[in-house]
Amino acid sequence: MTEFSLRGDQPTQNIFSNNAIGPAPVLRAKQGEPFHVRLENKLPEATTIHWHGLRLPNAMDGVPFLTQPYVYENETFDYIFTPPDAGTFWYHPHCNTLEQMSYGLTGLLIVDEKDGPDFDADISLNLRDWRLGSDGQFINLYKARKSARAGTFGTVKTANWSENPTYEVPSGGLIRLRAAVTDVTRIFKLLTKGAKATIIALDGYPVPKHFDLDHQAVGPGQRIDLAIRMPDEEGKEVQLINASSSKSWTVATFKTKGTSLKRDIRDLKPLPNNPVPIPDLENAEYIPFEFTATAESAPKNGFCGTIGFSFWAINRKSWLGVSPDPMEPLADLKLGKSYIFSFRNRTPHTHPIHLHGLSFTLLNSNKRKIDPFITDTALVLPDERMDVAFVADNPRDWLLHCHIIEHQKTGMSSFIRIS
Ligand SMILES: [Cu+2]
Repeated sequence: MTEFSLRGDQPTQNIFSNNAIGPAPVLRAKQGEPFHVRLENKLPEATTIHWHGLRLPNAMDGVPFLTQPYVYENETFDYIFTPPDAGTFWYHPHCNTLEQMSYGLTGLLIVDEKDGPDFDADISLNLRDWRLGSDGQFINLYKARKSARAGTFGTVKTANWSENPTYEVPSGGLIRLRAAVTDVTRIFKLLTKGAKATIIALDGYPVPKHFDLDHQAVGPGQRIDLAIRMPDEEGKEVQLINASSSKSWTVATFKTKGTSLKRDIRDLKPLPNNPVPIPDLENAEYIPFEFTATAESAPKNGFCGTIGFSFWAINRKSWLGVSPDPMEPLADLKLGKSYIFSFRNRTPHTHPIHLHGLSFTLLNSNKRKIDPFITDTALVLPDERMDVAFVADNPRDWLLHCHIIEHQKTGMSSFIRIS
């Protein structure tokens, strides 16, 4: 536990961090090379680390009971895996998730390409809110009536634990900007002012074709990689803006420094594709998942931070969280076989639906035109149906849940089994 000034000079007490002091570190791994992190739990409660978006062995996935035991106070756990894919990923606990993430436990993991494009700066942004009162101290993390809707929003909006931080970057340079929405609730709509930004990757995966950033929705759990050609003159500012609510605000500012590097964005070579297996759509099995509201009362049993309400369900089942005695998997998959999951949102809210341990190709939507791309988190709009396909090549149990954590914790969570 630590303290840090998130709003003004008043340090916020009882922040959780993956660092002894200050924000969680940006971890860096190399594609195809072993990566090792030791979790030393100095918190007064049990925790784990889930590596969001990584295709890794099940025992490293960080879901208590389902993939590993709790890591209790003063215990350690070694996470060792070799990331097959490069890109922008992130990490967070998967127990008592609403509290532990809200108190600070969210950080970025960057897996560097073996042979990536040449940028003059590489900046990562951890985008998240904090629920703080005017005295800078934590207030109630959620309101139940909001959990039953879009979720409870934070009061202080930060990038890398600062309100609108400024970064100096080379004039006329090409910068890579990576943003991860690690917030428990907020869906961003991002744009830039002062220079054009090109989307080069979504959720860690290179997009099939670069396109301009223009109100791109990035929900909890999702990531975006941008290439920006900075202005030539020194002292010019480029702003990353969020326009998801009626009042837009600046997320972060980039200011040019030095004489122009005179880079040309057309010289940027594309990111190499990740080696995700291609599903056999002809022979894939089709499985629908319906996301609905429900109105059952739920006991607050304390396991993994259940919050005592049941507002949501997947295929009419409401699962409040992992426990030593989990329910049956929502689907049994055969190892090596191809599947199409049809995500059907029967609610008036948007849900970022995340699957652990596997990446899927977003094939189509009944509401918008989609150029198929690979992701691990599908942002499913109200009344939208999205079909996603993948090869079930990673054995054991994997969570499938909404990444608006109040939705996850009040029923919109489940798991699938691959064997
Ligand atoms: Cu949701």
